Amino acid sequence: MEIRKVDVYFLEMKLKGEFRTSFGSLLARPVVLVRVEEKGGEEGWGELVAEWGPWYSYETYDVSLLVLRKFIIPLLLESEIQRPEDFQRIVSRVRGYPMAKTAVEEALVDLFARLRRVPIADLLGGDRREIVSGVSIGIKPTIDELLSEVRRRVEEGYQRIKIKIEPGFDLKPVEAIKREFGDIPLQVDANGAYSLRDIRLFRELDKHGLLMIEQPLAWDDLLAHSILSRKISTPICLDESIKSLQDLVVGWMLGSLEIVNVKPSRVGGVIAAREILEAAPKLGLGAWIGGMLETGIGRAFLVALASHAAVNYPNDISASDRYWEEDIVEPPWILTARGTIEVPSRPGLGVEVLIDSIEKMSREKWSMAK
Ligand code: OSB
Ligand code: MG
Repeated sequence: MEIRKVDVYFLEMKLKGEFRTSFGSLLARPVVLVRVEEKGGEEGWGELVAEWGPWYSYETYDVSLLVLRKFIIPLLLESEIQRPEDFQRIVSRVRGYPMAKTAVEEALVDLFARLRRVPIADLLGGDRREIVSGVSIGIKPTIDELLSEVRRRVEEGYQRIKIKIEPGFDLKPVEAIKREFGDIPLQVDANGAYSLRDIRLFRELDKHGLLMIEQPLAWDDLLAHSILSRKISTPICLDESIKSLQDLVVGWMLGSLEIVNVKPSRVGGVIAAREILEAAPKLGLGAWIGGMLETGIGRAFLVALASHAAVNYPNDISASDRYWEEDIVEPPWILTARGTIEVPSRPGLGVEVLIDSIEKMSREKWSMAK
């Protein structure tokens, strides 16, 4: 693969509705897309999911753009690259910036898959034909509004519901959902909003048979999660705390988690995500694929990873119309009547990138060439 050019697009995409978590509210997402082109003219696409501010992670879209332009893309253009696996070594001097690295690595995986005429799932170890789709629902101003969104998503066919919680919006919403919908597969995600002082709340939540509680405590505190896990029976799932395979092993040794939410953008790439998926069952840990409100491009990689046999819980991979009026791929990602998403068998992403829409929506575009 001789990369001759890299294009970077920046657009702002409006969400269909507000998405609120314990760290803030989102109405529109900054979307950075990376397109790589090799000497024969074939292309590959990847997505950078960093947010406006350093809330979920320290990485913000504008700093990531800078790191791409000054360091990551120049390193790629001056290096020989045979396979996507070479990329991590090429950029190993750059500490951190997993989201920026993921976007470029995804583009290389897509390109490589197109050249070989195989779907990206083949390169990521996936072998299922469809993946189980769950949905993540934000914090709402009232319980009634939450219940009506849960009803809508259950009717649409999503196989499990995840709700965001924060102090003051936790036990009541869970009780209300259980009362209204009975024993549907339900889990909660605190995005690190609690501490060990909240043990009484966790004991109450524990009575509701939740599938799991995601990232209850601080993003950088494996030890606190290990203490909590000894006091409750609901499985702990870690998201923010697991930034690498090493974190997973340390978390496992400490007994901090039973399940891992795998997001390529958090662990530095789709290949690292695959390695974590391969390790999870060996450590006796459950695994599923999380999301960062991706467009259809990033979503293609989530679907491919979720087709890996190690995934044994429903994923945060909803259809395109959960967030977008119009997606930037064709066909958009759709939910089947079984509450699944089909894994494409076409080469590369398996969906067509709508370059005209992207060009039209872009606020900024720049290119770097050899
Ligand atoms: O914690 O899983 C999270 C979205 C943005 C940042 C963090 C998280 C989320 C989600 C949404 O829960 C998942 C999705 O539908 O893409
Ligand atoms: Mg999470």
